[in-house]
Amino acid sequence: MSTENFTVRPYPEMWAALEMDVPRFDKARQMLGEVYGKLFLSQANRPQRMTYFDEMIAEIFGRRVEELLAAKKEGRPVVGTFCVYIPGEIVVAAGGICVGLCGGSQGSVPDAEKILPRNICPMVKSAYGFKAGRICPYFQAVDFVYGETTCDAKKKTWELLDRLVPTHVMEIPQMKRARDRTMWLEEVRDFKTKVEDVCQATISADQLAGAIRVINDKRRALQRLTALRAANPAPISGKDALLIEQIAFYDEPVRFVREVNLLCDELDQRVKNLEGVTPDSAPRVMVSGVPMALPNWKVHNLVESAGAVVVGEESCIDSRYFKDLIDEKETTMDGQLEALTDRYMQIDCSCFTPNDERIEQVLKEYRASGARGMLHYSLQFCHTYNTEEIKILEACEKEKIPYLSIESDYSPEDVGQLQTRIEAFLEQIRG
Ligand code: BJ8
Repeated sequence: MSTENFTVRPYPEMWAALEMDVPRFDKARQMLGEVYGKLFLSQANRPQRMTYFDEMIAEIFGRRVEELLAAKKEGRPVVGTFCVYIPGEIVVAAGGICVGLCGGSQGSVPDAEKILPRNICPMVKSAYGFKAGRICPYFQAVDFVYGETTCDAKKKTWELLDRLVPTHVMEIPQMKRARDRTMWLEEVRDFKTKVEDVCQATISADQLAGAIRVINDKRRALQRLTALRAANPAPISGKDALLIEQIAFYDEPVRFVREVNLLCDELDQRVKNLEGVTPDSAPRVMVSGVPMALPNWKVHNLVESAGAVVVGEESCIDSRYFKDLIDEKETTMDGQLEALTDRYMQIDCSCFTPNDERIEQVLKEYRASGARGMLHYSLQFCHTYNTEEIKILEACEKEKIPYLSIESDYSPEDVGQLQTRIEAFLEQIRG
């Protein structure tokens, strides 16, 4: 596939059957193909194994949606998610599918702003707008969506979203005391009941053990990919690594793990041959902060277009999603649910207070990645990340880490200004 002839393939009959706004969605499909071709296929010296992930984008509104519909037909649950707190293993144990529905596109924001306030997080607006405008086949295909009580924008939006699609909300504790864990365990149990209600079946301990292994394998594959990015020169661009992390939220997990490991085999070889996507003198940047939902490639594109390489992301698209594994030793349902609870309680989202383990984690990942500068990325109106950033900045100042703070939304309006600031930051890293 070349930059010019890349397309995201159309499936108008299927979209019509899903009651989508087909003419409007088809325009978005074409635009996505054009942007993808320009940003991704134009990169020099890409690993060959990226062809699988290119194909996943070409079929993002087609073949994968067909797989979801086939699962539904067989009575297997299909669940849309907005947060990495979802214990997805329970859905997989029931033979079902989880798909991330966080919005990363400006295109659906105006649909949301007809209802929601303008001054809330663009990720929430984008996601809500996809459903309100009927311009996302995944939203149209799910049995229900899973929401959570992390930030105010999300939890209040779920009340409105529930009018459009059944929305099951889990209460996420705000602290990590013993009683908070007890409450979260109850929420995990309720979620299992909800999934069992949808598929009219009881999940067995064996099924859950299998699902824990499958999702742990996904985490292990993504950990392997992250470790390879620490090599200098970097064997893969940050843009491609981010893309793979985004695809992790909607691909079939066993197939995805196989493809990521095949890619990592190729990257292993590249590292041995000192073959990189940039020269070893290229500035290396780590990005920390809020998740970047598909197709939010704004920051990575600006950094890498300026000749640098992103070598790690500390966010829910990246390490927060896969850094912790679930204990696989438990064999009883109760033991497995406890193990799930313990693993999910380790996620260091800024919605928790206090959340100092995140500051430690950011520094740990920074050192492991071989980065030479830290870029903190917040979305506009995300108060928890914007405020927690003060501690990240202090920690970086203490360690004399070059630092750039970016707060942005999905519109292209600030691109010129961000470009200037990023170029100045890279000059500082170059010294
Ligand atoms: S565990 S980071 S996926 S909540 S950026 S919507 S917090 S206003 S995304 Fe998140 Fe779960 Fe936390 Fe991760 Fe609100 Fe902030 Fe928007 Fe956010």
